Amino acid sequence: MTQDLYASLRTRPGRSAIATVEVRGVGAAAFVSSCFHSASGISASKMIVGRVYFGKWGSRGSPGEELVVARTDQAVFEVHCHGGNLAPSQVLDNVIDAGGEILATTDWLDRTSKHRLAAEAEAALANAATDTAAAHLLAQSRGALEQWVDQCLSLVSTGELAAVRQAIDAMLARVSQGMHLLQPYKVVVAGPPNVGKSLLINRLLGYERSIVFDQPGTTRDVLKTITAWAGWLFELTDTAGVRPDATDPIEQVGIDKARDSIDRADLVLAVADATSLEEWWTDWPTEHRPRCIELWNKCDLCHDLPSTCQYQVSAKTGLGLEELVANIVDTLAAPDSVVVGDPLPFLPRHQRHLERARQFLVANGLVSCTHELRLIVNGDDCEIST
Ligand SMILES: Nc1nc2c(ncn2[C@@H]2O[C@H](COP(=O)(O)OP(=O)(O)O)[C@@H](O)[C@H]2O)c(=O)[nH]1
Ligand SMILES: [Mg+2]
Repeated sequence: MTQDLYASLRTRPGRSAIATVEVRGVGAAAFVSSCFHSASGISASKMIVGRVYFGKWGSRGSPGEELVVARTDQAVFEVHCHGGNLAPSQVLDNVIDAGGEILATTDWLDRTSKHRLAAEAEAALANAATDTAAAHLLAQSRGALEQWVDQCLSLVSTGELAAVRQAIDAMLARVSQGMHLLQPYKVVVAGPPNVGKSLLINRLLGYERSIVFDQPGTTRDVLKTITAWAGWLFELTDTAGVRPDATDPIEQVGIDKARDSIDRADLVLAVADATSLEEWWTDWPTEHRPRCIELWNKCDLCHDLPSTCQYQVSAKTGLGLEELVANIVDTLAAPDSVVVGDPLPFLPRHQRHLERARQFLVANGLVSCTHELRLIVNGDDCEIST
């Protein structure tokens, strides 16, 4: 193998506008020089760190593909080429021809990241589905959560334990937002047959995902679709209408699945028909009552509803739906309570270490508390320091 040359595809494989291959190692500058011919004529070894260069990529006299190379560190180059498989494969093949090594994402992160938290943030960043999630995860990959851990550790070392507890409590309050950078909030639309659940979902999504029909029992399975509002992900679930007189066994299975989805929902949109005013949700035993927004649908058909019917919408005309989306976003994601740059725990293991750190702190186990805080950054390989 050529002296220390390795590369990895840093964007997801498959169709995309651009793809990025990162090339690293002592041999990286010589390798990039041999394949990349910048329009300005500058060779890779003379490129300035932080600058971007346009040119052609081709080896052994081939005319080459137009692309952009950025030098991000002395021995680190990013090759930004056309998306898809062909262009990045060409670059990776050239690395192999030059005696270099191609690493899969996990091996790449193991080798190049400062510590486990940085590797996790980078991996999560590559999977971010919205700009907001990407911005928050980028902040974590640049050290937001790591710096927060450092601050807590120094507070522990100076004995400011009340401040540590306050900081951990504040961080635990953000766990839900952090976890939902990668996972959608689960919103389940529930209610009796024919109240307009499927039409409501279609209106909220902006296209016809569910079949809408004026016969009870049309939606038999649970149908899930992921959408993004205000930069956060939501999984909308359409359910079979729950009715006690369902005799068809297939419909009954749908009803059981609906109940199951409701139990696991972060938020239920409980839909009732404004033309019949049946408050079916009053049958929900209070101990099993999920977090829910009660909606009166079909308000285009009726006027002067009692003021107790707070949430009046029409899936047909769109009345009240913009406010409904804003309410769902506020209720679940509380987007105003975090700003980009804030530390956010984004994996279950971060939450576990935070909870344990808090327990140890309360029990005055400061060594173990420190250990748990360090584990957030370093993962399980960290030694307990006394
Ligand atoms: N006028 C009116 N009709 C609606 C509204 N929402 C749904 N519908 C109608 O009610 C019927 C049942 O709708 P659907 O979405 O299939 O109900 P689901 O069984 O609860 O999923 C269909 O004929 C819809 O067109 C609404 O807001 N206004
Ligand atoms: Mg339906």
